[in-house]
Amino acid sequence: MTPVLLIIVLVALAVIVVAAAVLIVRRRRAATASGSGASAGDVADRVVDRVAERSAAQSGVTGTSLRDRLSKARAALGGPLASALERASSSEEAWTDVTEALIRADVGLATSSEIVSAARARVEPGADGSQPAVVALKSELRDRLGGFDRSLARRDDGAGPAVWLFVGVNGTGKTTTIGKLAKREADRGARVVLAAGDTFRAAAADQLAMWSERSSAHIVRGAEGADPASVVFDAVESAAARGADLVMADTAGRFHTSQNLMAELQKVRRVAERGTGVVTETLLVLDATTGQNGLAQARQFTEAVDVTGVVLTKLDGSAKGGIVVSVQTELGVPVKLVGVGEGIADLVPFDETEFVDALFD
Ligand SMILES: Nc1nc2c(ncn2[C@@H]2O[C@H](COP(=O)(O)OP(=O)(O)O)[C@@H](O)[C@H]2O)c(=O)[nH]1
Ligand SMILES: [Mg+2]
Repeated sequence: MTPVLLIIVLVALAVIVVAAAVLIVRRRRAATASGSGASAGDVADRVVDRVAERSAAQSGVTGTSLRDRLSKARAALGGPLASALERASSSEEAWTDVTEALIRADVGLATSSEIVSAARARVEPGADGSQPAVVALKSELRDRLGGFDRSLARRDDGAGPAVWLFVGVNGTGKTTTIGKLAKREADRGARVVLAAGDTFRAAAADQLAMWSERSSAHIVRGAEGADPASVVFDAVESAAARGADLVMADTAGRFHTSQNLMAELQKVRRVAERGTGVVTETLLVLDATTGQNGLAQARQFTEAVDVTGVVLTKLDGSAKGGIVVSVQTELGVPVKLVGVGEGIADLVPFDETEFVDALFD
């Protein structure tokens, strides 16, 4: 090859390499440009999501409507009820299916039969279609659930703090409920003191301490294994000293025997009232997913301590919404609050109309 030819070949190669490089760089730039467009879109989406999340969190209860969280109970109870009634409102078989759906949703055998006979009696003879039967069943459920005072009692004498005692077996959601409620009451202007009366494990007090930070409530705790009654007593004293109006007392859900547990709770209650405190609420926390078993446990508590209301937790994860009916019918105690999730805003006041509508609509 002559030197001239070699130079020509080298120059040609160099031109090809430079052209290829320019092409690659251009392609990359174009790709980056369109890529940054997409990621700008992603960022915008994320911002919108976050704003929506934040406004839902700020609106609290609005973001956690009972209906939103009862999808499981609606699918298991409301669905079968409505479809049974749709088939033939007046047929014996349809009403048997309704009874069955109620029992399956933990309403209890006797109560389910009573509800169905009462609902049937509400349907005008000769009424057409499923609508009158659905209306009758909804009204019957609403009436049965209604008629209770669901407010949480405070004191109006100003002579010392009101004490709300939380009782219930382990894992039902006592500590979580106290955390949510402390936030709600603090937001409404109450001065709240938390009593870490579950001294069984140090972790229980740590868990309550975490919630106290989130609600800016003062917490009083004792050492692991300390006397729960004395922790609650100290919390009442501390509340009185700082002019707080409300003490929420956590308790352990287990003891060596259930007899011991009940005796312990009775003692906590007595000691809570030894100073200026008055126990105005004893709230039994019940896990809705435990169904009829939970109800048997609940009876022990209602017999031992004067339970003024039930907090039914984990209704978001339960297909057995019927437990609400059993609790009130069989224990004679109103469901005052419902837990519908693990977040701080996931506690809603119970309302029978909203509940029945949420099951069906
Ligand atoms: N899905 C759901 N989980 C809950 C609810 N309430 C409590 N939990 C969870 O249940 C578990 C036990 O709660 P905890 O408050 O420690 O129960 P405690 O032993 O009675 O104090 C925790 O994992 C909570 O986050 C609720 O309403 N819904
Ligand atoms: Mg606890």
